[in-house]
Amino acid sequence: MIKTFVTALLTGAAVASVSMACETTLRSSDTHADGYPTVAAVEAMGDMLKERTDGRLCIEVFHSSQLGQEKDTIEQTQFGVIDMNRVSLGPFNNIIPATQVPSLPYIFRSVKHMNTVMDGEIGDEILAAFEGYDLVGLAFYDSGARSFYNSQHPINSIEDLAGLKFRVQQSDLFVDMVSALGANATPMPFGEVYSGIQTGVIDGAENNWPSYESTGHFEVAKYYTLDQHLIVPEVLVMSKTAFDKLSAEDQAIVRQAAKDSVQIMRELWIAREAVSEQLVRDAGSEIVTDIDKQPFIDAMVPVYEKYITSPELVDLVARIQAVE
Ligand code: GTR
Repeated sequence: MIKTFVTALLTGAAVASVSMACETTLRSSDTHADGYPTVAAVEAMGDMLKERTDGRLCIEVFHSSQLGQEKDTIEQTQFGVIDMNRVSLGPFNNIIPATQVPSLPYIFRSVKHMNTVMDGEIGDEILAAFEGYDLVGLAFYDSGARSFYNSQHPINSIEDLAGLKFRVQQSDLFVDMVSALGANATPMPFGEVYSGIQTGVIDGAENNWPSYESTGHFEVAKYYTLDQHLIVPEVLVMSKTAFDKLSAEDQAIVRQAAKDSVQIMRELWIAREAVSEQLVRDAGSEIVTDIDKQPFIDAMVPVYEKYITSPELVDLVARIQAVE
C-alpha cells in the first residue's frame, strides 16, 4: 500500500481518497511547500485517519508557512490553536532539553544510524518528553544531513568558514556550533533566509539538499560543502489539547497512522534528495564533497561540554553512540 502511494505521488497520478465527510479536521502546519516529502507524508497520514476512523478524523495540511514560521507555530500548537505540526527538532532545542541530544553535531554517524536510534526505545523516550510541554510526540521523520552553503567562496576546510555569517535555526545550540567552527551565527526564521543572503545580511545558511533546492537558496548561495555537521530528525507533534479531546480508540489510531506515515516519508525523501541534488548541480552550484570532517568533529568538544551537563544526558549520548 505504501509503495503504491509513493509511486502515485512520484508519477503525479491522483491518489484515491475516501469519499466521506469528516467530523473533525485537524489543522497541521508545515513550513515547506506543497509536494515536499513532509507535507505529502502528513497528507498520507490524513488519508489513513479518514479511512480508519470512518471519517471521524481528517487532516488538512497548511503548507508553505501559512500558519507562521516554525518557532511561532510551535507555541501555537502548545496553546492548542494549531492541532498538529511537522517541525525540525532544532526549534525545539530551547524549549525541550531532551531534543538537544539528537540535535548535537555529528552525534549520528549516518542517516541510517539516526533512523535506528529514533525508531527504537531512545526515540520513544524523546517523543515522551514532549508531553511535559503540552504536546504529544507522534513520530520522527528524516531530513538527511545539513551542510553549509554560502554566496562568497567554496569551503574546502574548516579554516574557510572563518568570519562568514550563517543563518541558523532558532536554537542556542546551533549558534554555539557555528561559533565553535569560527564563523558567525544569526538565528533567523527559515522564510527570511533567501532575502537575507540576497541582501548580504548573511553570507549563507545550512541545510539538506531538498531544502537548499526548494527554497531557491542555491540561486543566491552557490557554494555548498557536504560537511554534514547535523543529522537532525524532524518530528510530528500534536497539541495535547486536541489529543485529549479524542477517544482512546482514536488516539491509538492517530499514533499508529503517524508511525505508518514514516515509511512513506522516507521513500519520498530519498527520491526528492536525488531530484534536488540534480537540480542544483544542473543550475551551477559548486559542490565540495571531499571535505575532511575530523577537524569539524574535534571543534564540537566544547559544544558537547556546554550542553551535556547531567549524568542522564551523558548516558543518553553514550547510549546513542553505542547503537549499531
Ligand atoms: C528544514 C526543515 C524545516 C526547517 C528548515 C530550517 O530542513 O525541514 O522544518 O526547520 O530546515 O532550516 O528552518
